[in-house]
Amino acid sequence: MRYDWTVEDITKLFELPFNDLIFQAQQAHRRYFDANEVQLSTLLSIKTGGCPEDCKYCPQSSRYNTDVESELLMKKDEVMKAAKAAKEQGATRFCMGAAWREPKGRAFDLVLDMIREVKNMDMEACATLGMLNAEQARKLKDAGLDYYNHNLDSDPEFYKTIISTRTYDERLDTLKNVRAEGMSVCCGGIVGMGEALKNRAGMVAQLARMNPHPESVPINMLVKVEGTPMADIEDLDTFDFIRTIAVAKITMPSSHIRLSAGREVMSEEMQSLCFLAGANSIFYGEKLLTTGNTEANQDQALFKKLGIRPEEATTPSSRRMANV
Ligand code: SAM
Ligand code: DTB
Ligand code: SF4
Repeated sequence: MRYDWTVEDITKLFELPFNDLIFQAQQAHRRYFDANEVQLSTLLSIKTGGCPEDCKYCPQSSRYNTDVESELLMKKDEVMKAAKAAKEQGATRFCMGAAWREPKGRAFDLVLDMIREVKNMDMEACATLGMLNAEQARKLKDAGLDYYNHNLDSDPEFYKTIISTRTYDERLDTLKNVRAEGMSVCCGGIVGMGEALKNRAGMVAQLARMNPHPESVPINMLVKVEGTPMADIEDLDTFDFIRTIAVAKITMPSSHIRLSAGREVMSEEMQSLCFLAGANSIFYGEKLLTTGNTEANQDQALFKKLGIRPEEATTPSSRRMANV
């Protein structure tokens, strides 16, 4: 496995003729995965809105005037109901998100309890709760958490223009703490925020230089939400999005690349090109955190047309070991 990718190497990949790029990505993909399987993760916002951070893309920041209201942490029963429904729909992983800068106090203990219960249901558990110190990471691991999601969002340079309340290095520290406890890392970013090609290449370089690579790499297309500073940003060309998926796959071939936020406005043909470019995971279910997602029955219909099967739960480290 290669971990020494430079921004220049990655920029060259982005600049390949489209057909060459997709072919290379699909070849890389087939070295590690069944090309006709896609992993299904369902999201639930267990603590919505009122976040003190200023991420310019996010409808949950208390600094922007969006339709999202600040809510309390959900009750465990409700969370379990949602997890059960997700399992019945065919999801193998349940991801709980909280609009926090970092977990604190009793609320954190309640989330640990939710994680234990999701594990009792025999599902993979993922959480995204903001920054973690070493002790918090250990508690999550002890509760049975499989994946922790914490995104880099962009490259270090563009990052400075979108978030002022948390540094890039603080994000890397959180990821280090997750890794040190032996949990799987889910880490990706957002494209379509007005960044340049060099920033997208820089973001993929940051991810692909991690050793080991994040097991799960969500590539989000910005969901433009009214009231956020990014509400009126110009659309990213769809081929630039598909190229980002392909380049992530070529540089991190044993990772699941997730076609994440933004699917609701993508055509079936565009999503199919993303699968061809090596995306093999999606957020599944009618809601992301606060915004809409493609309906599960629409996804099932597309899978049928493409002959795609939902992936069974696997252990990522065994995949990496088997194919070094
Ligand atoms: N508050 C925690 C944090 O930021 O670390 C966890 C939840 S936060 C909503 C998780 C991720 O969702 C962000 O890092 C960002 O990548 C993604 N996200 C948030 N708003 C988005 C939007 N409008 N479009 C696309 N992705 C978004
Ligand atoms: C990730 O990379 N994308 C998800 C998840 N991790 C937590 C969140 C997408 C949020 C989209 C905007 C919303 O629904 O609030
Ligand atoms: Fe808060 Fe997370 Fe949204 Fe940033 S992305 S404002 S930290 S909920």
